[in-house]
Amino acid sequence: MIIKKLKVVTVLDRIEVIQGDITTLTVDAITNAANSSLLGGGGVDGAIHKAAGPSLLEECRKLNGCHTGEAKITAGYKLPAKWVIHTVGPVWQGGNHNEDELLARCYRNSLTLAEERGITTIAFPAISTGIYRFPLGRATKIAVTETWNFLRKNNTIDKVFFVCFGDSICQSYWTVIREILGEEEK
Ligand code: AR6
Repeated sequence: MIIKKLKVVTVLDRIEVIQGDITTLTVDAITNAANSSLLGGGGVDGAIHKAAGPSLLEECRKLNGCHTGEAKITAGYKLPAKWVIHTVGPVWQGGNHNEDELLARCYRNSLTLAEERGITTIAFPAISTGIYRFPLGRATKIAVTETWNFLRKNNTIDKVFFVCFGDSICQSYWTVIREILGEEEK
């Protein structure tokens, strides 16, 4: 007779790399790679505002912007996602302007906000790797490392999705995940 079933869920089980458009995902929260005005823009930000409808911009106007590395939350409106976490990644300026730490803060602060709100599923685009030109390999390493370290200490978030807008982005995440797994096994 089974009295207790022990489910072993590793950090790796809680991370998924998927290809596609983040605006179509049915998750608790999607993360937006916004700018400090929080009033919309191009890239994933433009796609999220378009899919969510004008009520998103109305709520964003009340937030008084957001500093680089910080995160703020709104409702998802017409999106399948219930919430949008807006975070502002750093503009790549060659690497000597605290870009790594600022990008790391985007992930830490977004995940902390998710934890505070009881969000269990959250999706991230590759923040700063588009219009803000952060090198892809370096950015995905920061994304995965920060998420990995957060999930090790957190047990409220079931799943983090890294959403890739293209094949090379997926490849980059997998390379980093393999590297981290290798380190963990040593
Ligand atoms: N779903 C998933 N990923 C996407 C989508 C999508 N629908 N669209 C783009 N990406 P970017 P940034 C990927 O430029 O570099 C805006 O104007 C894209 O391939 O959206 O942080 C803001 O207002 C890339 O890998 O954001 C800011 O001014 C990643 O999302 C500025 O751009 C991020 O690309 C922020 O620049």
